[in-house]
Amino acid sequence: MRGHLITFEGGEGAGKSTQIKRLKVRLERLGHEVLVTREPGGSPGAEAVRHVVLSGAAKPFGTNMEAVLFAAARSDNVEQIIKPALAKGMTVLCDRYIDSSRVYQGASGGVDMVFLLSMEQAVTEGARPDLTLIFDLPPEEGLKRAAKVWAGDGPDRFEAEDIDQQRIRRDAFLEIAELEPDRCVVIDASKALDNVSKQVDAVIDAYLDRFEVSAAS
Ligand code: T5A
Repeated sequence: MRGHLITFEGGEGAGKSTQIKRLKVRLERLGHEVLVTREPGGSPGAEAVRHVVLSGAAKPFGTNMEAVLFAAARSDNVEQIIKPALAKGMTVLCDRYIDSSRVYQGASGGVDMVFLLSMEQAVTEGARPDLTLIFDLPPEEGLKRAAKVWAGDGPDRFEAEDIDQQRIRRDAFLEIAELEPDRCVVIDASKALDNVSKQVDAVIDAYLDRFEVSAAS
């Protein structure tokens, strides 16, 4: 028995966390056991690494170092949280996962893609995403939204980067969606909250229907 691993990706302030909360409630009403996790973070070890990467403390050591730290955090989250939940048949909703490393460290950070993909393979064995929702919106709008939740802390290490970097990331997420259409679906995150929820629900329902048909055959 293996549950579902559904990942949520996109630029800053795209509305992923908000939609994950809504989806969890809906899936539980439908009888799913749901676990929500996030990256970097999720497990106690990975949460410790989260502080190091998002504060910018690792930035002076270069993007390769940051990529390894994200992979280390992922490895702990996968082993401690994601794999045990999948083994129990749970539906895991993960706020950012492998595509964030491909985009932030690879496409915009310049880390060698072969290096990144080999780390990805090593740490996610048995926990590849079944479905990925890519939240797409203009980065200017995403940063405006993200700024609402910064409170007194200001932007983190990645939110503080210039708009050109954020545009590169948007394009890179869309390219992943194009290259992996069986796994990825693009959500128009620029719409109002309820409209985005409707898009998310439609994608999840279609995925679960497909899964039930293939499980029955
Ligand atoms: N990172 C991460 C890497 O570089 N490599 C990696 O491998 C990984 C895993 C994580 C950072 O780390 C980087 C990427 C990130 O920069 P984080 O704090 O976890 O940092 O950052 P985000 O995931 O970007 O979290 P955000 O909170 O910025 O974005 P969300 O979750 O997409 O947005 P959300 O839901 O919190 O919404 C933001 C605001 O917008 C409003 C909400 O109410 C909220 O105020 N909102 C809307 N407003 C209008 N219309 C809508 N449709 C709205 N939806 C939400």
